[in-house]
Amino acid sequence: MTNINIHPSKAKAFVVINCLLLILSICIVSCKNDKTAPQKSATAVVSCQGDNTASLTESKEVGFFEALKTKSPIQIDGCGKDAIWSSSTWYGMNYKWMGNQVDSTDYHGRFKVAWDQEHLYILVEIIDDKLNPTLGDGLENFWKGDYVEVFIDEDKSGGDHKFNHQAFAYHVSTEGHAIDQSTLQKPIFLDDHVNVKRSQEGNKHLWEMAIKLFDKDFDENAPNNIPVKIVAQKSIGFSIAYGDNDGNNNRENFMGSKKTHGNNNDGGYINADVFGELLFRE
Ligand SMILES: [Ca+2]
Ligand SMILES: [Ca+2]
Ligand SMILES: [Ca+2]
Repeated sequence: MTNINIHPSKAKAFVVINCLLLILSICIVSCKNDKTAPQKSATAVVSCQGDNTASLTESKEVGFFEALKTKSPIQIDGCGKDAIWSSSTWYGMNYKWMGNQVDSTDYHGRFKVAWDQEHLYILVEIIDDKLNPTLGDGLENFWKGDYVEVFIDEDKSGGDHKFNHQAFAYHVSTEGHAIDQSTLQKPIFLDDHVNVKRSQEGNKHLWEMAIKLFDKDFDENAPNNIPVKIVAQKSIGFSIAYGDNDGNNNRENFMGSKKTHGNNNDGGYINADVFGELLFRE
C-alpha cells in the first residue's frame, strides 16, 4: 500500500476543477438536447429591437405593397437590425376586419417587406397589451390565439384555396408554427415554409419572418417540394393580418393590411380573390 500525501490547498483545487468539468459536461449535454427538441423556438428574451423611431407608417386601402431586394440574406432573429429594414417603408395593418374598434394600447400593427431569390422577408411590429399563446387551446383552435396571418397567392390566380394549396393562409403562431388547412380539411404545420423569430420589449412585439414561396403544385404529402425563385418585377397576391386575443378565449379583433377582405372581411382563408398585391423591386 502506498500513502500519497496531498497538500490541502492542492486537494481543494482538484475538487474545484472536477466541479467545473462536471458543470461543463452537463452544459454540453443540455445544449445537445436543445438541438433535438421538437418544440419551435419561442420569444427571444434579449432586448434587440432595432427601429424605435416613430417613423411614418403608410396605410394602403387597396393593399398594394412594394418590397425592396436585400443584398445579403436577412438574419432571422426577431431583432430587425438588418440594413434593408432601415431603408424599407413601414406599412400599416390597422384596418379593422372583425371585432370592436381598438385603441393603440390594445393593438397597433405595422410591417415591412423585403426579398431575395429564396425568400420573402417580413418584419412585423405589433403593439399588443396581452399576448396569448396561439395553441393554448389545441391545434383545432389555431386561429383563436394571438397570431399573424400571412396570405400568399404565388401566381395571383385568385380563387378558392380553403382546402388546396394554390394559395396559402399561413397562421403564424406565437410558438413559431405556420398552420394552414390540409387537403384533408385539417389544420397542419407547414413550418418548413416560414422561419419566424419573435422578440418582445414591454407590449411591443417584433415578428421577423423568412417565407419560401410555393406554387399551386405544392403537395403536402411530397417530401421535396421546390420553392419558387423570386425575381424582380414579379408580383404575388398578398395580405397580412393580426388576430388579437387578450384572454377571452377567442379572436377579439382581426386587423388587416387592406381596407376590406371579402365576405365579413373574413374571406381570406377561403378565397384568394380578396388578397392585396405585393410587387418585388430591385
Ligand atoms: Ca390586445
Ligand atoms: Ca394561385
Ligand atoms: Ca393579444
